[in-house]
Amino acid sequence: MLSPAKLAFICKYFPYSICTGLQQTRLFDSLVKMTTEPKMVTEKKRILELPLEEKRKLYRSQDFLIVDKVDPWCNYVIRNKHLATKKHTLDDLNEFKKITLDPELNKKLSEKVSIYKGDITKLEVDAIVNAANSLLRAGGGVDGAIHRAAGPLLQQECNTLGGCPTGQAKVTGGYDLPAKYVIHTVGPQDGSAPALQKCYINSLAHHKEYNIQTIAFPCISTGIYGFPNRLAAHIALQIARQFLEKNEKFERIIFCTFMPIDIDIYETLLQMYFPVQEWNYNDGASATEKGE
Ligand code: AR6
Repeated sequence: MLSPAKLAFICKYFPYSICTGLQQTRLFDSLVKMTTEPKMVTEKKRILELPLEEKRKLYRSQDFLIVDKVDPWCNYVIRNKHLATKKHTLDDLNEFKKITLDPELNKKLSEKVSIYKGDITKLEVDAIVNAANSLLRAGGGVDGAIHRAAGPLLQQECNTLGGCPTGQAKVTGGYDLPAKYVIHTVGPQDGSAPALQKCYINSLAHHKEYNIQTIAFPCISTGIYGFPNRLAAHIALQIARQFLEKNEKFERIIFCTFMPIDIDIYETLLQMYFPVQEWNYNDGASATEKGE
């Protein structure tokens, strides 16, 4: 596309009548784009191209967190001795057995996941995932928080996407958020495990196209949509483990826990799916039926 300055120059010094057919078409296309391209499109491109220091000036809150400041799971385990008291249940064990882990990768992968307690909008990652609704209209919960922190252009871009069916995921810019992109996924409202699996799979599937190496997930569907927290965490961790085993260069998946119940669940289950040391799963399960 011609820049506005070039276009102004052409219009002034290069009468339209003497343009070749191709030039006329290009000139016309550029004029149409300039008059119809919404501010959101130009703003999205501009923000994505800004140097990091400039982009940081846009953040609505300056208490953002860079990935290097979020402990990888292997360090979190060392810092939090109380984790040893958290035991998985027999139900956890049965759910865990649904996937096969490559134990050779345990150590490496424990450096690539994190648990983060707090507001997902503070994370300066390549992408944060939004637990959206199928109309992609700003709602409550994490969706509301993300829209407030990103600013009104996020809703404008969402309006161009034609909604999003349950289990699918669509990408927008992050606008005033520390995250470059927002991946909007729509969790199930009926407790469907396969639909929730798809949310995680389809969100991660965008990583190649958008060059996403760091991503943060909220606990999709477990708030207003009422999905059981523990099963939701198993699903998130199963998909994450399988994804990281296949994508060894991916840098970090952050599980953003907001409610105390999710902190407890993730601290327990991460020990199963991303073990830092060798341990006997059956020991934990036999210690307690309820994980208490
Ligand atoms: N950062 C991280 N997690 C958060 C935040 C935050 N700022 N705020 C809430 N959570 P929910 P859903 C947690 O209800 O169940 C919206 O109206 C929250 O504690 O946000 O998928 C949409 O428009 C919970 O653990 O998402 C949809 O209509 C988790 O995020 C509907 O809610 C998900 O809770 C989607 O419901």
